[in-house]
Amino acid sequence: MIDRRSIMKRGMWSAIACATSGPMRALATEDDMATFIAALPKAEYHVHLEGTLEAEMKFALAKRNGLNLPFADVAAMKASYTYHDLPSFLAIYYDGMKVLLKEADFYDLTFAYLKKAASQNILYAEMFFDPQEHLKRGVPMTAVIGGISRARVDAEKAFGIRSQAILCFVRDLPADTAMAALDAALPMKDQLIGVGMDSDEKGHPPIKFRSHIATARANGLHITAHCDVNQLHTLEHIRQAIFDLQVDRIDHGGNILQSPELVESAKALNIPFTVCPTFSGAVKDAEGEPIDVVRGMLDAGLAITISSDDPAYMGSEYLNDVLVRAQQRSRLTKAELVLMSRNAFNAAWLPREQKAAYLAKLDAFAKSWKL
Ligand code: ES4
Ligand code: ZN
Repeated sequence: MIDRRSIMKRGMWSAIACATSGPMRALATEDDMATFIAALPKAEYHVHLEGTLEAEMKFALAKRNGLNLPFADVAAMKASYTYHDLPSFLAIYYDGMKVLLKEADFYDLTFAYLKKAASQNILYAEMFFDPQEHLKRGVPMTAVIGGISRARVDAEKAFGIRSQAILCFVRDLPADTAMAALDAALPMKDQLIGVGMDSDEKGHPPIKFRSHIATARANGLHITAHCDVNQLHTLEHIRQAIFDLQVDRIDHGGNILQSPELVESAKALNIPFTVCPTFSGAVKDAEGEPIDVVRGMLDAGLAITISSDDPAYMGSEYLNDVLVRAQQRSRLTKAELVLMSRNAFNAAWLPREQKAAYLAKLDAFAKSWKL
């Protein structure tokens, strides 16, 4: 006999799928997977707040701040989001964030992301922001961190989503501006959970920030570092991040698959990787053949989690959409999706008992799907 409650939980299509074949079956299975992904308790650790600045909000903030934008409308702005590599992406991303000037702008940006994230069953998020870019425009650090923090508090009250903030060093700006940003932020360090480094890494290896990292660590902050895929000297950058900076986490890092030694080190040290398949789909193996990063890292036994990176610039695909696509491209099973959520909650920069509460929710979810 069919259990009605379990059909409703899994979506009607999954029950029908068992009795059908061909295209209908494929459709049913996809629908079941989307239902599963939407309901999966999730955490997100690789999302740049400025990369969640949707075109609609950009126009609204420009109007509020008396700025003119060189686009006729939202469609024209979105049509300009064409890039072919990291630098061409970053040029669009940095230009877009110029509308962020006031505490209220950072509040609105953060609140909108957290609202969206909560609607996708993200229970907990750790979000990047790039203060050097804002300080350059004369925005005080108190406005940046103050707006983000106020939104975090309000979003938790309104939607139950918990979040923390990670200050990123913009690695292609001078090292002293990164130190100035850290110095300006440290009086508000209780509103931060960690520091990271992002932006263009060509010629800007992790050890450029050795003293910044030491200061951050001495102030109780966690450490992460972008190692974007297919960058110059990427394996050396991953090595520096792991051994010289002793990071707690790596953002992207897919090229590690080209170094069995680094893979073994990352596994031995249990370093989590925040993989963003939208931006870092494939790396090349020793023969020059493409390897799917998500599939390759999972199969190598690395602790990967999946994130959305800069959704406003990546087709407005937030985490559920990213996971649906990744599931199809990397042939992810439901058990693997649960595993990546488990990796995520395990990697949370939270006290042990709070992590355990999230993991218990995930376990209950997995059990309800008989996993
Ligand atoms: C970024 Cl995808 C990516 N890589 C490096 N830095 C970034 N900042 C925003 N998105
Ligand atoms: Zn990133």
